[in-house]
Amino acid sequence: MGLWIYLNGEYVSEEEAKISVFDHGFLYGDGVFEGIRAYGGKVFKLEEHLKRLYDSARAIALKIPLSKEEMKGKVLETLRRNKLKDAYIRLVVSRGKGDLGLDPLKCPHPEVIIIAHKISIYPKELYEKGLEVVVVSTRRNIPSALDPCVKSLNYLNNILAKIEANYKGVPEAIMLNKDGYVAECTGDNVFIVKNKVLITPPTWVGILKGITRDVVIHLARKEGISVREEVFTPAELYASDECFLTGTAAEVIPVTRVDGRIIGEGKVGEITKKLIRQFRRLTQTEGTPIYESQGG
Ligand code: PXG
Repeated sequence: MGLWIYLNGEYVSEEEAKISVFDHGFLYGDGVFEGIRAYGGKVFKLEEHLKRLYDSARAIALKIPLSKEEMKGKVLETLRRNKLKDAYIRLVVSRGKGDLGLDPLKCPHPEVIIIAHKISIYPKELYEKGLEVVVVSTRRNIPSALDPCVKSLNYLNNILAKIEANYKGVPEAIMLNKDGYVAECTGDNVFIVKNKVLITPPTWVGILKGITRDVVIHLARKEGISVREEVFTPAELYASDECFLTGTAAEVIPVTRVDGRIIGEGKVGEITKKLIRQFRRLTQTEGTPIYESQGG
């Protein structure tokens, strides 16, 4: 049995879920998206993801043809139609069909697509051993050109960085901003620990304000760990005691090697371990229920 996809007000089969070759999301990357997770029948941080989607849309002057409340209903219904409890949800709003020119005024009907699918995650051993990453030469988009806080369909900047990581044979790339400060990864935010202080780049550096990032900052403060949003350089990253990445797909994942330098002792640090534990606990307990009664 295939998937049921929400496409502009209807639930259609995977085979029927088609968009026009004149869609500006396809032609120009003109649109916005979200990636959301459901754990054990509950959607994690749904309101926060919807808020970011609508903020991203506003930033690019894209009017989403559904209210946030309606969108929430459609996300939950898509999960129910696919009988999913643990899932990855991809919400896409594109500018819609226009002509071959750039002009968004020629696109009167934005397209809304919701795909709910089984999740594919990093292998379990990487959470125990940690990832190897590299700092790549592709710089993160400058905010004055295309602000990384907008989760737009234009991900070529990140894909170019991912190509560099692939070429080096590692699963993730650390991107710097134009001034050489650590910004973020291709689909994750970055944290380091130095002298028991948790440090992550501030949003003005030019990063996506990750929802997992916000959750981790909150969890750390609750644990009594001091957290600072501060810039740091690759050299400071190499000399850190611990390093991890955060994202909806990866959750909290340790990094133990950067550009061949061993981080800390080369094993997953204590603060990282604690935050992985606390984050997992939260995903199991909090969230918007998909099914009214969780019994059946
Ligand atoms: N930075 C960027 C550039 C992202 O795209 C994050 C950080 C983490 O944000 P959240 O809110 O998820 O904590 C993202 C998230 C995927 C995938 O399937 C993930 C993202 C984008 C595209 C694909 O792994 N992004």
